[in-house]
Amino acid sequence: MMSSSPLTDYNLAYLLDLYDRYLENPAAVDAATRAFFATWTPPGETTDHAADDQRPATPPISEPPSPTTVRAAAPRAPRRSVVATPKPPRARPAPRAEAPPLAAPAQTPREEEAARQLVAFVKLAQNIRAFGHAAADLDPLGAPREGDSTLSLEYYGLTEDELRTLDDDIIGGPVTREARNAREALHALRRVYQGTTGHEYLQIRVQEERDWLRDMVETEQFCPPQAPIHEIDLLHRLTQVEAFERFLGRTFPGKTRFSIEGLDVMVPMMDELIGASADEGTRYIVVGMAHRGRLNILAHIMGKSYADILAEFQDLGRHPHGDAADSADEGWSGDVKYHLGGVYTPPEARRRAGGDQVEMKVKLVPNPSHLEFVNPVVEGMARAAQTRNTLPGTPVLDFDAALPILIHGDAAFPGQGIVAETLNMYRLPGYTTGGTLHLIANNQIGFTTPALRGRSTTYASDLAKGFRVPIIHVNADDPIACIAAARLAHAYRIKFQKDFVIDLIGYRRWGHNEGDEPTFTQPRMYERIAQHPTVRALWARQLVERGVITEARADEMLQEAMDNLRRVYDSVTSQPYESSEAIPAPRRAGHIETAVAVDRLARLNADLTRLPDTFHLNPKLKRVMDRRHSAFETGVEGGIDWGHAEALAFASILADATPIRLSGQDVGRATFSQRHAVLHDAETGGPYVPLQHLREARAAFEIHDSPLSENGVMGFEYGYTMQSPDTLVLWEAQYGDFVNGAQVIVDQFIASAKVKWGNTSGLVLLLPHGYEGAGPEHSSARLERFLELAAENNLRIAYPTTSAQYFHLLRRQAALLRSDPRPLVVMTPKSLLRHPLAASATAAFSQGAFQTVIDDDTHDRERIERVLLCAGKVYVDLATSKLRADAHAVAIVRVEQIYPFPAAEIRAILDRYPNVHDVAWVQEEPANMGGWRYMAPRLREVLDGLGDLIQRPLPLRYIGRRERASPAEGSAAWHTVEQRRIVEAALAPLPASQPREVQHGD
Ligand SMILES: Cc1ncc(C[n+]2csc(CCOP(=O)(O)OP(=O)(O)O)c2C)c(N)n1
Ligand SMILES: [Mg+2]
Repeated sequence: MMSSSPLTDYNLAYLLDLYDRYLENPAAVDAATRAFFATWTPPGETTDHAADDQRPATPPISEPPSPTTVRAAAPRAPRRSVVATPKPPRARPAPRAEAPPLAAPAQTPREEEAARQLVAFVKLAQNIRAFGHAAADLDPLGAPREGDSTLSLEYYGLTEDELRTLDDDIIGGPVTREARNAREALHALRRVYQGTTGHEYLQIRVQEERDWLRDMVETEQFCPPQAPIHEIDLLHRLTQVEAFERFLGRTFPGKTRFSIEGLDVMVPMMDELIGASADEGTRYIVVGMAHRGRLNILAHIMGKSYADILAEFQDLGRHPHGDAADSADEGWSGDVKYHLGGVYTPPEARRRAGGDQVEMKVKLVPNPSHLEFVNPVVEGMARAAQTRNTLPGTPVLDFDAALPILIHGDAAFPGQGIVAETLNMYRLPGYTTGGTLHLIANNQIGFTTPALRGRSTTYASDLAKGFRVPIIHVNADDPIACIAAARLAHAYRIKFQKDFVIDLIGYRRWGHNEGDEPTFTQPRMYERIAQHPTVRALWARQLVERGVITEARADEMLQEAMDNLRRVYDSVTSQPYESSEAIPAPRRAGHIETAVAVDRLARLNADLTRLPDTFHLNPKLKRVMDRRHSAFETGVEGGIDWGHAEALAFASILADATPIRLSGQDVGRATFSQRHAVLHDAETGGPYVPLQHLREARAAFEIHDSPLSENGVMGFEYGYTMQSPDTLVLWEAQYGDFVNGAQVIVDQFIASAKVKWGNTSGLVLLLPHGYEGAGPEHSSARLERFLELAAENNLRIAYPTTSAQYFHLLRRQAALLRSDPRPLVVMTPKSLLRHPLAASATAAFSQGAFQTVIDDDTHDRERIERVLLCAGKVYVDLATSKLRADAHAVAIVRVEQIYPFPAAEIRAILDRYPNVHDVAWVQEEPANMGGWRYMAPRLREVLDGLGDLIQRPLPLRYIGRRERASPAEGSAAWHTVEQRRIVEAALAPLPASQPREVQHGD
């Protein structure tokens, strides 16, 4: 019997406990159990997989460091008393001398039958705990339940009468405390696990968590009467929610509002989460959600006034920032109303926080239509709110400071990969936020696609199971069960600092939007929905039936809410309306000082290369450190290389009191082994981060090797910058080629969030770029894509050629974080990281600033007839070519900042060459990529406006690869040929005839 369907660890553990008791004293268990154990052979000691799951918040010493001090996951008292009594640790006592031998005398048939029933009951109970959700009443529309045959008595050949005679103790858990026999325990189990809530928590590998969840669930700890709910208040709330949608529906028929109806209970659930957070002293809640129900949440959770919303429906809001078509920078093109966010300070939060007077804020993050992409942004924001990084060393984390809440769609959650990328970060030291509460707004449809065609899993939430996140499925027509689910989720997050998923199952009352006809594709479903009463009506009916309220009063409540909306609407339409939302006024940067005094650089440099006496440096790194060590005293041969310049930039930025966070794949060492910001003790593997031990630092430094994700991690870092604008946050791609994995984050947030939502960000993207024969996917960071997105001063895009330029660029970005924050996109080198031409002398760090354009250093300007304009690595190819020495008439000018386009600087440089008659843009990328298409019209404009000395018209030539579908050749040999051709074309003797304009593809 046992072997055909083995017990899970969970019930086995209980059985073993009981077995121990039996071994100690057979009389301690009842006769049937005694008979059962007499013939039972316990399996080997069970493995508790807790170790697998109890990963430290900070990694073990051999792992990369966690520069953050993660608060220990100290168990906290739940908000209400917990019934669970911890079981003593399982230790197998030696059988006493008087204990019966294991091979007991043969059983009577009656004893055998009793033992069979007992085991069957254990299995049944176990299956109800594990699969009860399959038979639970989860669908408001009453679709047939999937069920599970192992949940029925018949499957085990059991009857209710037999259960009456069985002791229930053997199944353990709180249900047995109230029950007098197995039958009562079974009924209690069915009520809890097969009611309007379905529980999935056995995927969790930490027994303490499973036990806690079992105890919370089975004691119904978060349900009335133990945890009361104000029933009339709840009706009020549901009435507001419904009236809002009804009013909008009637007043603006067919206008898109993405009604919440069918999932109305989300609003009281959010109330509950905010209230519970206030009780815990959480100071900040960051919410991410899509379109569905967003207006309702804005109105009722975010405190956005009905007046504002109604005015938006009439497009009455005045443009907050002048003319939308104004082409001046800092424009404001705005967004549709169901993408907008807001910040709200709930008044009751302050009251609830009592003596502490914690001011709580709830922020709804604006998001694009791209479903789920706001998730990592919310996580990054929450992480930033939980981080204190104003003191040197490692930042300090406080998970209680902020709570992330993500509301998902049932089609989007399993369908969009960004969900998995975000979940994957939830327990990583550099990215955890101490638990996110997920709510799947499950209306059982995605646009016109039902679950059957939208996912391969049973539940919308199944993905989370693999991450061992507990899941509750709950029927959205049972508001009490929904509120209890929200309470349990919050309590679990507080206690275990991990994620929790609520799969809220409701329906969508209208089409995908209100102008959409759902019966075209779901005629049967919508027939049912049309007949189905609203949750407010159902709840009102319950209260009327129980005599809590009269039907007349319930109807009156609805009428009052509608009348209120009508009054507001009339006042909005009769008065000119000014939106209460404002976007920040533009701020301009002044002159930025980025040079650092030599003595200061020397001190910082000394600290960067100073290691603890006990630290065993990898012998191969010793040379690197030695080289860096004496750079400012004795000078360094070949100059300061890229990695060293970056370390100096970081050190000096920290000394200026700006915290730094750097994340990306393998950034501790860096892809090309140039950074070594994290050193590992050669004997212990233990990490040491010199930037966290600078004597002059006045802010914290953190660096995290990220998971293998672009979209997720870049979104996270973008969110971090939104929340912590004073921190210099950098994301580095493994190779720049992989940045297009995060194209949605780049397009929808980095490039456009400011003009859509007024969000600013100083995020830095470090993108290794350059043609080195490594093939189509290790060459290009798609400079052209960023240039295509560049407008209204939304970005800074640079392709610096020297380490000092990189140093000044980073320092300038840090200095502008407050006054003029914009994302900075940097094409960074690969083979040039250690190239002498890319290394700068020490003086270049203590003098000067970032140069947007670098002129040729020729002294004989009169001689120059051709000017080559280029950016980045191709400059080094040109400058180091054998042909360069003889190309006396050629000047090479580097455009180091590509956007904003430094027109004046380029013009000034060209003006210095009076005899130029040939200008070319040189690039190694194909003509349809790189800078060419962006540069061509801009350079032509510059050439047209040149001073009188220069012969006109000055044509502009293109020298580079022809148009290509793929960024680079797959063959290194072919690459070499192409590079040579480009350099030769650029440095070739001037053609005798007048130069012609070369078209794309030449
Ligand atoms: C990334 C992305 N792909 C496609 C769409 C188009 N789209 C908008 S809503 C929707 C259905 C979403 O279904 P679900 O996640 O269940 O949310 P619901 O609308 O049902 O609340 C789709 C496909 C989108 N907005 N984003
Ligand atoms: Mg849906």
